[in-house]
Amino acid sequence: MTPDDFQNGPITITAYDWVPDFAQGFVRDLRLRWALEEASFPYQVEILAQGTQTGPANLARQPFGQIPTLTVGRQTMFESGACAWRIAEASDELLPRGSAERDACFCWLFGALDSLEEPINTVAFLRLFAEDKEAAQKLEGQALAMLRGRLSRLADALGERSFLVADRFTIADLMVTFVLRSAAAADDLDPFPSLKAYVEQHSARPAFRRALEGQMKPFRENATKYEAAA
Ligand SMILES: N[C@@H](CCC(=O)N[C@@H](CS)C(=O)NCC(=O)O)C(=O)O
Repeated sequence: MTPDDFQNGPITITAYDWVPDFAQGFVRDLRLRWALEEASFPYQVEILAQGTQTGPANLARQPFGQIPTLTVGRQTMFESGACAWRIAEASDELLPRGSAERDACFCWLFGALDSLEEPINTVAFLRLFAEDKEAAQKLEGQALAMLRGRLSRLADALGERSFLVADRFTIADLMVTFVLRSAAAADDLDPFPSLKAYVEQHSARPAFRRALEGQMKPFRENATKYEAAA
């Protein structure tokens, strides 16, 4: 998938027609929508009905039976981080030209998905999904301490700045902001005012607001159908 392919299109991503309330606004197609909106690449969205993600058509393009995928021309990619990186490479809006700065963005993209998202998801899992609530409660403090350690290091690295790389918005800020939004929604950023401000600032970007509305629209339209079936 080359930058030229993005100019030629068509570009299609996959997303869901509905998800439960707690996931609305956080489903990972939003990462691709946001990157594509920032880059001003026109794109289409193939909406999957809940339950069809593990059918053969989606498994052929996403081996774990998930969304999102990104199709540009005839090629399809999966994993939102990999897809977002390809979008970023195709647009000056998301990546600086200098190779050291591009490498720094690459590091932060992995940092977001590995060093930050992993402890954020662990805490969320213990709070929301663990079946043994007593065991989960015992582990939550330890998991939260680890998360706070990571957030503290991030706050140090960001300092007073609004951007992680090159004094401008890049794919690094997009991905770090995205993963921090879940921590912000759970009030876990409260001890880190600079990170809270960072998330608020970047989530106010017009491209993000458009992307969010794009994700939420089908959820509103299909709510009655899924709520009636519950
Ligand atoms: N690492 C994958 C995770 C994708 C993922 O977790 N997708 C969720 C929606 S945000 C999904 O489709 N979940 C349904 C499932 O796992 O059955 C990525 O970043 O693309």
